[in-house]
Amino acid sequence: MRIYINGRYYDQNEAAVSVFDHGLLYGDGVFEGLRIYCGRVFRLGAHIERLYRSAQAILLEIPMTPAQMKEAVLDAVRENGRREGYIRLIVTRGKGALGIDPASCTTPTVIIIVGDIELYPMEYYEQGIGIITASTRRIPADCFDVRIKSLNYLNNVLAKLEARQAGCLEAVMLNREGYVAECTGDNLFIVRDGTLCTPSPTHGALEGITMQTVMEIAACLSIVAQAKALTPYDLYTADECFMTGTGAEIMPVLRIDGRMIGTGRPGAVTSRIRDHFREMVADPCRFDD
Ligand code: PXG
Repeated sequence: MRIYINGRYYDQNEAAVSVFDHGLLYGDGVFEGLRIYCGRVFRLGAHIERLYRSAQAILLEIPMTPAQMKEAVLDAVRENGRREGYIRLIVTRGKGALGIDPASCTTPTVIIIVGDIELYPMEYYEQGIGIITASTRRIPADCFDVRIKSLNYLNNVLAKLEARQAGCLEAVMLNREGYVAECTGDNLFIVRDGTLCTPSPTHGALEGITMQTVMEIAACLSIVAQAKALTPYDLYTADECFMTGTGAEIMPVLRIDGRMIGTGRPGAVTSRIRDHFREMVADPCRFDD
């Protein structure tokens, strides 16, 4: 595995950043997770745009243009000779003094890791997964805007630990008002009477690229889709429920807090969307990069 750090490649064992990097000291930085399918990067343009918006929001000036960043990502994929895989793109505030003030950080650290993604086993896509509602609430947008994909994931990590302790792989996070926001690393959708509903950033959801892809697929399949405030009751009584994310793709959710969702089998709408998504990623002409 060859890892890109600030324009140079390092072997896996040699790739390292300073202990004075503010990405490590304060979680001061932003990141993206992307997928390679059939030798092409899925929705590269959308990921790069989100990265630059996150950086802009935290006043982090990335020392290369979005076009150069795109090229760097593609180059890292070529360097690693990957046709399938996962890319972690990280930009930190860089090396600085021991103090929160980013003023001492002169050069951001840009890291590109091209590796494997730990996919959920196939049987989960057929049987669906069970999730719980975490007691850890999503950080309110007036404290920290959820659209910033920052290196501060402890809020989500705490909810993920709750999921693990309950024997689940994911957890639903509610916002301060008690509405559903999203899962710890995935967006959440329900289907009710044939209509797709998902919480918006106003409710605490990240603007997921897979979520946006699902919205496009829904339009293509003439399925009505809307951003909507959802409560746990809406989840428990939904006809279908699924999660979306770069890693998970489209994962049916069949149990929430012990309640069976719908028939207890992946639903028709979920399956149609998942099939369409799988066709899309098998055909690089439709990648929109
Ligand atoms: N919500 C949150 C909080 C996320 O971090 C998503 C939704 C889904 O977004 P995309 O754009 O991927 O459809 C994410 C995705 C990983 C990993 O290792 C992925 C995420 C975060 C942390 C780890 O796959 N993000």
